[in-house]
Amino acid sequence: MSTYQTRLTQLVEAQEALLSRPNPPVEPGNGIFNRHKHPVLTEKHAPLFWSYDLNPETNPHLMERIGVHCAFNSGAIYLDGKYYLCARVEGNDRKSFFAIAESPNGIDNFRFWDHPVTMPETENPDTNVYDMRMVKHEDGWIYGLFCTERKDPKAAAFDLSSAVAQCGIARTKDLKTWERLPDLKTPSLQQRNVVLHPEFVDGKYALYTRPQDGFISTGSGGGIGWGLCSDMTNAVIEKEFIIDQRAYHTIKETKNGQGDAPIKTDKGWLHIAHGVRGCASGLRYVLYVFMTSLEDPTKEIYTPGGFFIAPEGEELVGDVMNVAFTNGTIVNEKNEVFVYYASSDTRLHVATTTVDKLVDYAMNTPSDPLRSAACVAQRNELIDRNLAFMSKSDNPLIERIKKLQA
Ligand code: M1P
Repeated sequence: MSTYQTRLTQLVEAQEALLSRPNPPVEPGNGIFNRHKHPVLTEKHAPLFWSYDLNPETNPHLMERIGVHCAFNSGAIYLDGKYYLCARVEGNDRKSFFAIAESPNGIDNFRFWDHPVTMPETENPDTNVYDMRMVKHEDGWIYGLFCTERKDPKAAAFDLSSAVAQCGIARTKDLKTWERLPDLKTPSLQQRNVVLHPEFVDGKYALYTRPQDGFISTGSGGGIGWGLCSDMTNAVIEKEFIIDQRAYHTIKETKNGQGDAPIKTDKGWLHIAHGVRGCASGLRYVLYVFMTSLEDPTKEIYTPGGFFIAPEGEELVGDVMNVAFTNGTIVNEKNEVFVYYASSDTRLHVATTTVDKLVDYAMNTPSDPLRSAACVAQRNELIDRNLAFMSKSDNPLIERIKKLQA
């Protein structure tokens, strides 16, 4: 058999197995959500015709011509019973682009559409685009807000790293044709992780922002911000203020950012965000939850302490280690929640839960008391309640818990 035919057989069989493999939940989990056994998207999910020249005459060794390196931070939307992701796909050349993948159940069988998204540019071309949040707004459009990155025009000639991040805006009705709108203007020098709130607030579009002084460091930017604008076709936020602060010695000490648009529940808006802290091995990105008031979406009402999802196992390893990041969440008609989170800027996973469980988690997980002694007091209160309960319980499994410590 020719090299071409041998390799083609291997590639096709591997991808057939990958794309159709079931993705069962990992039990027992922590009761808050379940991870699933496999990532939902990887670079190997990209159609073979995206990277290979499949013609044996022009590619007898069946070599990759334009490699796909990874597929990760994905926007997500649920339309007509189907689950759609808008993935950040990165080529071997480091440039990201958007590509839609769809699945019938949200946990496996994701297939990329034939072509990546053709995202129109503004008069100031993007060098790199990534991390789209797809939001169906009550105005009828599906908006894609994403980071557009360009070289810093003020950087010295030798400085090839300084960049400017801003919020790019596009809208669509079908995820196929995208209308690019002017980039968001805010009082901040740079922006990333900007997300559109799905409803009008005081007749205006409301946006979660993440003001930052520099490309990596937020500097004086204190957390997740909020601003209103009257027109998405020329989006200008004049006043921006922080609704979820960074804080010393917490999981969001260094920076944080809104994930997808918050989920509307009868107890409030439920947000899943990412928090970043520094450590000896660099930055550590985890996910956390908070809730804001239905009457005043800028007011925090529940702030469960600590992380909701932190990278573990293979999730810890990748292009940018120690990162869990989310920009896509789906709630279906059964109130099941699909949290799409990427690990280490390399691959995409799903965690499944329900709206009820997330609200229970948000309302009943104590806030971070910010000091070790206060954390011990908080844990002792739980332990004492449990010991009192266990002493009266006749559940044989509770008996076995006692024996485990005996
Ligand atoms: O590399 C980790 C993440 O870094 C950025 O997020 P943030 O702006 O909060 O630092 C983004 O580039 C994101 O895509 C990336 O996953």
